[in-house]
Amino acid sequence: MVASPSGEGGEFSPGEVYNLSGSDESVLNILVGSTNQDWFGYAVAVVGDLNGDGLDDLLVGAPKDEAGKAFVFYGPFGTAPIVVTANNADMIFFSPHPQDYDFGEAVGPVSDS
Ligand SMILES: [Ca+2]
Repeated sequence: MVASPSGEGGEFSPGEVYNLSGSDESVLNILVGSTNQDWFGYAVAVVGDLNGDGLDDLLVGAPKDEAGKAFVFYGPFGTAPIVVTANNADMIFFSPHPQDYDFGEAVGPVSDS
């Protein structure tokens, strides 16, 4: 997995996360932030299986998306659609403090066991 928080358009793009094949490094999926300068992909973590389907899921932080957001994408990866926007994430966490910024600047795995 490779993150590009500033995306291909430099600081004026929303940021992107690339899921790459472990075998041939081909691009399986591209996850794209919702709006420019969101810093989508500033933090990325594989967080285990959140929805109980046996497949690992992905958490992506976007600390400059409004007051900061974190997006969950359920696996599997490498299936259509190839380009997935943040608005189509399976779960979205919002900053609990709208006046504060940078929610989602760091993300990490959690466990309920
Ligand atoms: Ca899962």
